[in-house]
Amino acid sequence: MSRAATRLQLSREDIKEIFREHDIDGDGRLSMNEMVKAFGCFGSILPFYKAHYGMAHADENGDGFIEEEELDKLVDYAQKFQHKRKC
Ligand SMILES: [Ca+2]
Ligand SMILES: [Ca+2]
Repeated sequence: MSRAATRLQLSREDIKEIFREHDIDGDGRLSMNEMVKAFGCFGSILPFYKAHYGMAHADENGDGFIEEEELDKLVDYAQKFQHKRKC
């Protein structure tokens, strides 16, 4: 049975987990490029656009990265969309 068929909507923890997995360089924070890939993984139609607005919404200290403390705000933003895991 495929995962996509069994889960219609991802929980907050699922979303967080996907963002964590997309910390590709392992520096403990998400760059714009990593966010674009994460939104792509959610099956977003416009991952670059979503990543751009997600960054604007969640990057409280304005350093251009989403740190662990900012991840909750990014999840708040990502939850507005209906997601299915595509990767
Ligand atoms: Ca990173
Ligand atoms: Ca930041």
